[in-house]
Amino acid sequence: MQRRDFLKLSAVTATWLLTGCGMGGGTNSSAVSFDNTKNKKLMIPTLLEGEERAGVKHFDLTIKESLHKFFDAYETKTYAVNGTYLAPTLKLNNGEDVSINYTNKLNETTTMHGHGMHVPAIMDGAAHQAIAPNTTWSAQYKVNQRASTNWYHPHLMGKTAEHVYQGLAGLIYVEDDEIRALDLPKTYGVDDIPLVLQDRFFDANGQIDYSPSRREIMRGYHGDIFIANGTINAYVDVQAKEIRFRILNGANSSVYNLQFSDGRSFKQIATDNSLLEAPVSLTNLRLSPAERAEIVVDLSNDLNSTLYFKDATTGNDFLKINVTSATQNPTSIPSKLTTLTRDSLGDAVKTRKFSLSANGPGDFRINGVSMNMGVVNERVPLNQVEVWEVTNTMGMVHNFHIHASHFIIAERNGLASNVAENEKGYKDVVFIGANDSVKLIVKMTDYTDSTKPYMYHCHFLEHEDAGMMGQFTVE
Ligand SMILES: [Cu+2]
Repeated sequence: MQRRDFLKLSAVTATWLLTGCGMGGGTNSSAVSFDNTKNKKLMIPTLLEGEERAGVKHFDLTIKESLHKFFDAYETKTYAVNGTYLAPTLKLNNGEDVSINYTNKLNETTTMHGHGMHVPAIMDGAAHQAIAPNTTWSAQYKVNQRASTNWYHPHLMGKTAEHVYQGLAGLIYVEDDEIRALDLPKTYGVDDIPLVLQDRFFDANGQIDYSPSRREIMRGYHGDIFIANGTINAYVDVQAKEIRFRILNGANSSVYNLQFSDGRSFKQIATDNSLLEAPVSLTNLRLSPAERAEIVVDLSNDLNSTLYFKDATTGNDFLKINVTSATQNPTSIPSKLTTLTRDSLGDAVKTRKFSLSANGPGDFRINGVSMNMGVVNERVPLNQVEVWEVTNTMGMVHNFHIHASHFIIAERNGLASNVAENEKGYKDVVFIGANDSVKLIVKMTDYTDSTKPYMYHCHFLEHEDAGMMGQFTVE
C-alpha cells in the first residue's frame, strides 16, 4: 500500500492528524523501489545567456508538463521549464536590459517570480502577475544588483508549494565586473557547479507525491529521497583543484545541514545577494529553504579520491564527488572578495515588527493575520533605513523572505554576536529558530509604486501557502 493511502485510510492516523502528535517524521517513506546503490551523472541545467534583440537580452522559456527519468524503471510526470525537470540557468549581467519571456503551456495558471531579483513590483512575478494557460508573461527590466546567485519559481497564491514540488525552479546568475576580475572557479558545470538541492516523496509508480497531511503542513513536508539538480544518487567527476558550488536549498520546507563526508573545511564566498567580504571557513553549512550559498572546496590534493556532499541531519548524500583528473587551470580564491556598505541599527528611523504565529495547520499568520491579496500590510518609504524585527513565536523553525530587498542581519535574539560570519553578506532570506527573533536592516532603494505590492513571507512553502505572508508597497 502506498504511504499516502495508508495515511488517508487509517482511523488511528486520522486521530493523529487531528491531534498533531504520534509518529515521528522519520517513519514516513516513499513507496517507490529502485536501486539506490547506482549513481547517475549529475544533471547540469542548460546555461542560457539570452538572445540579443534590439539591445535587449531575451530569454524565451516554456513552462510545461514533462516526463523525467528519476528512476530507470519509471517515467515521472513533472512540471519543467524547457527541459524535463527544473529549469535552465539564466546568466544576466548587471546593467543590461533583459526580457525573460515565460510561456505557460500548463493546463493551469502559475506565476514565475525572480527570487532575489531587485526589480519593480510589477516585474516581480509574484502572486499578482498570474500567467494564464497559453499566455506569455515577460519580466522586463534593467539588471540592477551585485553579482549573486538567485533563482526563479512559481508564486501563485496557495499553489506555490505544489508547483515547485512538481519541478518548477531554476537559477539566475547575476555577474558584474567585480566578480569577473576575481580568481574564482568560473567554468559552468566544470569547476563552477550549480546545485539545486531538494527532497521528494515518490509513490509506488515512481510519481512525485505531493499530498501533505495537516501535520506535514504544520511541521513541513520533508521527503525521504534526496535530489541534486533532479538527479538521485548523483555523481560528478571533477579536476583536482578548487571547486565552486553554487547551492540553492530548493526544498519546500527542509533545513539542510550540509557537509562533506570527511568533515573537511570549505569556504563560503557568497550569501543570497552578494559576495562575503572575505571567505568564511566552515565545516557545516545550514541552509533553509530558498537560501543560497556559494562555497569553494579545495580538492587540489585529492586526485583519485572520492567524497560525498551530504545532509548531516538525515545522513542522506546529495552528491558523490570523484576527483578524476589533474588540472591545467588552478585557481586561488582571494582573501578579500568585496566591500559591502552597511547601514546599522543606529541609522534606522523606524522599526517594523513582524510576529510569526499559527492558529492551526491551515492558518499561518504574520502579525495575527493571514495573507490577503487585497490588503497592503505595510507601506515603506523610499530610501528610509528601517529595522524589520521578526519574531518567531512558535516552538518550531521558520524563515523570512523579503522581496526586492537585500538586507543585513543585524541581530539574532538581541545580540549582534549571534549573527554568524557567513550570514554577513546581503541576504533576502533569514533563518529563524524556534522562539528566536532577528533584527534586519532594510532599505528600499528603488521602484516606487503605491498600487503594486511586493511580498514578505516564510519561505517554508507549506507555511507560505497556508497564509504566513504579507504585502508591502514602496512609496
Ligand atoms: Cu514557516
